[in-house]
Amino acid sequence: MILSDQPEQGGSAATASSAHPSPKLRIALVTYDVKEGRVFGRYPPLHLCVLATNLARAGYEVRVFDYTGTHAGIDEYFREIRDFRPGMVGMSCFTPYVASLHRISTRLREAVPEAAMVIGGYHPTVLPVWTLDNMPQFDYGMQGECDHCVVELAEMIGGSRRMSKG
Ligand code: B12
Repeated sequence: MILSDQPEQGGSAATASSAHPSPKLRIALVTYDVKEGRVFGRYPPLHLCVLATNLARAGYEVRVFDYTGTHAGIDEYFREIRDFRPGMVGMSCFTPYVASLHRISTRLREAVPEAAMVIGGYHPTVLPVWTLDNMPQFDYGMQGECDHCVVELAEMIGGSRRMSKG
């Protein structure tokens, strides 16, 4: 399912059936190292921080797991995410990093099989159908800016909001 703050991009808009946040849903926003094991640079993941701020304001327990800033091995990183027991996992995708994201998110899917996996960012914005067709480990794709619709998606996954086509 493709969702967006801008329904004219081809996404769905959310309509509330009952709007109350589900604070029990824990949300992990996850970066990945494009060299899988080596730190390539330390850019604060501002996109995920924007999303985390709005989700936290809506009452969710949300944590940003930033692999680019640690020297933890991938297994330890996955264990930390699993121990958090997320009901929703969000990852971002730049086009040059599709292959790395695909490999890592496939393994992450196995580590947290019960979580709803969400992909957002530039690649799914440009190629939404390709993204979900080729990366079936993701349950939802988000297009464009998601400052607000990410909260609506969390409400839907948490069961307090029903989605309908806008
Ligand atoms: C600033 C910037 C950088 C900075 C990043 C600084 C930082 N701390 O993050 C620097 C200079 C480091 C950088 C590096 C690169 N960049 Co750059 N960068 C930008 C720029 C100018 C703005 C991005 C930004 O910060 N926007 C503000 C944040 C808040 O918004 P956002 O990232 O769009 O996130 C929103 C949505 O995308 C969405 N979203 C994003 N992720 C997710 C995840 C989920 C789960 C959900 C639900 C939603 C969601 O919701 C967010 C909030 O609304 C854009 C061009 C532009 N004008 O957009 C290029 C741009 C994003 N960069 C691009 C590229 C290619 C790169 C590099 C890969 C270049 C390279 N070859 O090394 C690297 C990648 C570095 C990395 N972190 O992996 C491309 C991406 C194109 C593509 N199709 O992937 C862009 C679009 C430029 C372009 N026109 O080509 N970049």
